Formats: sequence, structure tokens, C-alpha cells
Amino acid sequence: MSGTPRIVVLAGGVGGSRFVLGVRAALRARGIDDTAAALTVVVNTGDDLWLSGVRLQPDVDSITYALAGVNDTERGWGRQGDTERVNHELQEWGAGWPWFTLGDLDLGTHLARTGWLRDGLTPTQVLERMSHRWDLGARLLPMTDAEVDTVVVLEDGARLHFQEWWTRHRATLAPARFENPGVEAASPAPGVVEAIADADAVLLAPSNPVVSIGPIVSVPGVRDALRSTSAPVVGVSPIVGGKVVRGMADVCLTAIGVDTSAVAVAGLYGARERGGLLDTWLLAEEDEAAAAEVAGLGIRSLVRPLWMTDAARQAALGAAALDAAEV
Ligand code: FO1
Repeated sequence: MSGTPRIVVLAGGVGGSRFVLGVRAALRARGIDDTAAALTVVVNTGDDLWLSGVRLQPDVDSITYALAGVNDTERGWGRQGDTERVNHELQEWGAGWPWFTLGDLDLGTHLARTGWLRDGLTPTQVLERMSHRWDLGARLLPMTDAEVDTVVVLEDGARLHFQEWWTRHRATLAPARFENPGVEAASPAPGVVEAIADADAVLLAPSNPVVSIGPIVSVPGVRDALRSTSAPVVGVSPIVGGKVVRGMADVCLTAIGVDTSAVAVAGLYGARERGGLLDTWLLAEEDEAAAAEVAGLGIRSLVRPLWMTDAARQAALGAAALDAAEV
């Protein structure tokens, strides 16, 4: 391919940021210096919430911090070397949630964002402004400018914000279903549909299929854009050897009646030639035996190492995804 390729990645938080780092590294390795012109990341905002008067965007921030190199790689969220003075003070006031930590540096991000939202900027404009501080090497777009949070409905009908279910209860309360109130009326953020339509490759990061990729493709217009783009759509399995790589996606999959297997997640996304989302599915070497079953779904499968445990492996996976899309 001559010129700058246009790559779109759909991504959630931790798995999403590692994958985006890998794609950025793979683009650089191909001699593309201006990766920001090549790489657009459509980020899940279904995890977002208001807390203590500020707007939190956990997946947006995880990806921003990771691309900037200021993320806490141990915890997987928040800023490296952050302190918790303000959080202690909030606890003393009985404000916020006692089981949810807002780091001091991280709070600076939330305050800046909230101020700009209050000034009348849209979430897309806020994210654009936030992208100037560091050389991220990617353009970040929220999936929508609408506030579409995720609600977990339990078997007994109780309703919890996703963050309470995930962080406080560590996904131990059996969910009956997940809801994104307001998503039916939401529109994709400006630039999302255009980026997908004009892309040379669309990549689905190995993020949680239910609460990260799920909300993005639930925004009316995104699924149609994925189905109609002339770009190949390549997904990366978040399941390796029948286990989630990180996080609690298995509980989410069980709740919607999908097995925790690479084939079942491929089936959830479906083949583009049969009205679904995928042309190609990258499967882990551990799941090689499932390749024929994926092919039976109408999806081409490629077996590749999917562990993203260091920068070299992230870059190799990014390169594998670009190769799969013939970029
Ligand atoms: N995750 C936790 O497990 N505990 C926390 O106290 C916590 C605080 C937090 C603050 C800001 C932020 O952007 C993310 C935070 N996370 C925390 C991560 C987050 O709850 C989830 O991991 C993601 O939403 C899932 O993608």
C-alpha cells in the first residue's frame, strides 16, 4: 500500500490500550512517522460515569495514558506514581464511593474534562483537546457524544452501575443482563462513521466483547458502517485457550449466553458475509484446533501469538493484525 494507511481500531480499556500500542508500534516499524494521521481509535464510553461532580471516562483515560506512557501498568488503570490525598479527603466527607479510588493526577484529568464539558464542549471536542498534551500518535474518538452508561441488571432485578458491579463486587454478582440506557437514541460521535467508511483496515481489539466492543457496536450506525465499509474487518480474540486474558469477560459472556471460547466470541460478532462484523479472526496458538469451526462460521481464521505481555509482543500482534488486513 502506498501513502498513509487509514487504520481504525475499536477498543475498550486495558486490552484495548495494549493492542493500540502494538498497532502504533507496527505502523512506526513500517516507516509511518505520523501515526496520528494513520490511526483512529474509537473508544468505548459505556464505562463512563459521574462521581463527586466529575465525569470519568475510564477506557478513554486508559488508552490516553497508555499512549502517553504515563499509565500505571501494574494496576492497569490510572496514572503511574499517583497519590491519593484528595481521595482520602473525599472519603472523610463521605463523598464518592469508598471502594473507588480517584488518584490526584487522575482527578486533574477529570476536572479538566468536566470544566470543558461545562463550558459547552462536546465529549469529542474535549477528547480532541486532551489529545494535545502528549504526543499520542493516534486520533481518539469517543464512540458517541451521548451519555450512555452501562447498567448491570441482577437476577433479582437490582440495577447497579457497571463500575459498582465491576469494581466493588469484582463481577461476583450474577448478572441477568447488561443495559445501555439511551443507546438507541445515541448517534456515533462525529468522525466515527466516516473513519470506518474511509478506512483501509478496521481492527476489533481483544477487549471485552460484551461491555467494551458491545456498547460501541450498539450505537446506531456503527454496525452498519462496519458492514458496509470496503475495508477488511479483522478481530483479535480476547479469549486464549478457553480463558479470558485479563478482566472478567467470562462472567459477561456467560450472562449473555455465550461460552468463554474464541469460537463463541467469533460467533457473537458473526461473519460479515452473513450480516455480522468480521472478515478475519485472529486466534491464539492455544486455540488452533478451533480454526475449522471459525471457518464454518464464514470467518477466515489466522492462528497467531496473542499474548501482549511486553512491547515486542504487542508490536508483533499489531503487525499480525495489519498483515491480516493486507496493510
Ligand atoms: N478499578 C478498580 O478496580 N478500582 C478502582 O478504584 C478504580 C478506580 C478508577 C478510577 C478512574 C478510572 O478511570 C478507572 C478506575 N478503575 C478502577 C478502573 C475501572 O473501573 C475498570 O477497570 C474499567 O472501567 C473497565 O474497563
